[in-house]
Amino acid sequence: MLREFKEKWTHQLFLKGKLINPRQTEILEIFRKSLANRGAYGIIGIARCFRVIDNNMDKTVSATEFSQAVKDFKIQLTADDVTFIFNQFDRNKDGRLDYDEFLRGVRGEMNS
Ligand SMILES: [Ca+2]
Ligand SMILES: [Ca+2]
Repeated sequence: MLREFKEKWTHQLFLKGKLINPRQTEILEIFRKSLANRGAYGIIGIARCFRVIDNNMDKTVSATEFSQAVKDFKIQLTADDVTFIFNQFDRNKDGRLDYDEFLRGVRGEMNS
């Protein structure tokens, strides 16, 4: 239990951007720019994009839906990159992105 907690804590620190390296910043930039190029800017554009990615319309984006979207949008990122972004956006660590998490992630409000 204690070890689990410690691992989770380390993970959180990582996700809070404390251990972010330039490559990871670059990954996020590529993702944001690609989405913006597809019209996902501003609240309305991002909301529309979220609905497109949410394939089964359960109001959350799963890891599978997320990686599928990256493929569909032809974003040049590896599977590891996609996992990194997904984890970065998933603030409450429930393995899904709700709209709020997605919005904050895409708009770059990661460290607030
Ligand atoms: Ca979904
Ligand atoms: Ca979540």
